[in-house]
Amino acid sequence: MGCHGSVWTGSFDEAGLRTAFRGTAEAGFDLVELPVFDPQSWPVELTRRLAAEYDLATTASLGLTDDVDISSEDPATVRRGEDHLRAVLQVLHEVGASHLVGVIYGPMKKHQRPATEREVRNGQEAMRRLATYAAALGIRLGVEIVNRYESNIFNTAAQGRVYVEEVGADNLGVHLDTYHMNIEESGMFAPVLETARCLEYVHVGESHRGYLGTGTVDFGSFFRALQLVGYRGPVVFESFSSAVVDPDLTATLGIWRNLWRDGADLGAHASTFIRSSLRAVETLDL
Ligand code: FUD
Repeated sequence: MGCHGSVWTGSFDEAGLRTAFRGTAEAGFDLVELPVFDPQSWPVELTRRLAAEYDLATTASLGLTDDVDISSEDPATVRRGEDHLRAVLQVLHEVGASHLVGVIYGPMKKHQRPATEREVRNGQEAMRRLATYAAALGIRLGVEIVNRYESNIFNTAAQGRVYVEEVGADNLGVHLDTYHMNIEESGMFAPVLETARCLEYVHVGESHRGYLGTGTVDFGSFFRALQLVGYRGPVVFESFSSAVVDPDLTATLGIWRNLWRDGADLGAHASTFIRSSLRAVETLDL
């Protein structure tokens, strides 16, 4: 059970990283998810030390930008994108992280048109090569299914599953996020069943991305579905507020509202919420 670093800090320098690790551990999580958008400047050695000091597992997430878009029709851009993701994977390997997830298959932004067939195929071919590279480093990949305002490659669990099956790599799966599911899916149960065989990673987020249980997400159905399919991967809390600002992520995701100020209170609440939700379904005979 984990927590996204953006609950604690907007900048992942030495002080920010320490705050993220300490906060995540003190709130009772076992894992911290690190937004490794810029592998060149990531403090690798410090991350490894903090993971040991706080006894936390690590994963990483990111969203691609246009200049490193592996789904581009321009071969040079695809190459830059692959180089970028390979650099991220190297960082994760040195840090000891288990997963790279998020919008790793195309630019995370509001698109003005659907993706072309060529773009999707280019991205899938690049993803196949990256999955081989990641497998050699012992890292698993999850493509996050996000809503229509953040990607034009796929937006539903059914589409994400087809994408992943077409790539056909053992260490590549689907990354579901309840915030995005709440926008695009017809319910919280069927998408988990639909992706059961390739479900690699889960983000737990509320409909407004604030405190769990204070929005419209049907978490009961979601956790029952996880139990039914026997999901055993990471379950990671994600929340954003204008109180903790990473300028790029804030603009990309439209984090204009202040949904909380106190990351420690939010994190502790989420940790209790997720643990009790998991406990509630543990004994269900589904
Ligand atoms: C974006 C999202 C995130 C994002 C990740 C980047 O809407 O849900 O999971 O990909 O936070 O670190």
